Amino acid sequence: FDSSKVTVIFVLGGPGAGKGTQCDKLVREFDFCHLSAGDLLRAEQNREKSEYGELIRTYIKEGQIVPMEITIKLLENAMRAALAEGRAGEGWAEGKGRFLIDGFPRKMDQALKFDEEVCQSSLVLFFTTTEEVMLKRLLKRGETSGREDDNEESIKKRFRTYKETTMPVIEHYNKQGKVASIDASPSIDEVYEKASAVIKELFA
Ligand code: UP5
Ligand code: MG
Repeated sequence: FDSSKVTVIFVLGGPGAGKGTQCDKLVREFDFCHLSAGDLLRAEQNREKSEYGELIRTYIKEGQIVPMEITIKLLENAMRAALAEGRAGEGWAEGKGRFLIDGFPRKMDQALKFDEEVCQSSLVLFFTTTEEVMLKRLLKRGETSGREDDNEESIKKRFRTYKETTMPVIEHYNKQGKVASIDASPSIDEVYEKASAVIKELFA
């Protein structure tokens, strides 16, 4: 696809900060296609003929970042499909598209490769809160989510990867002046008020 016609917003923040929740709300108000890298990886893991199923399962359980080639390919395919099927927001018929890419990039190699080979993001929405808040949310969700990484042991590993591997990515985009930080500690609606204001401003 023509990357110059595509608008990409990266949505980052620690595990359980509320990225998915806020993206779900944003796509209801704004014309975006929401793609979660984690959801795409989980779908690939469960696809019967996938050659990566076991590998993905191990990485996710250990809170490690799956080799970037796999994730970038899944994202590119999903973007292409959304554009072809008219699920990429306003202007898709002219080959334009708007994407909220949730939980990606979370390692410097992914960030550089996506910027160079897929497209440049316009903005990074960064949801930030304490580990205490995130742990509480994830353990609660773990009661019903069925996610193999929603247990205390995996969560601790995810926090560690987030601090060591993903924070440098946020720093990298911060230096480019692309990061909008939002305190993700208050209620879902209060956080959404701030998030939607940022998006409105971007398209104003
Ligand atoms: N909740 C949300 N907001 C709330 C609020 N304001 N107040 C009270 N409760 C709130 O929310 C989590 C829970 O909190 C929910 O129950 C929600 O109702 C509640 P959610 O919106 O799901 O948070 P989110 O930030 O999306 O948390 P998630 O667990 O999805 O974050 P992760 O970043 O850990 O998970 P992801 O799916 O992105 O990645 C999983 C794994 O995939 C990674 O650990 C990694 O192994 C792998 N991965 C890669 O290898 N490469 C990638 O590029 C991406 C992922
Ligand atoms: Mg999520």
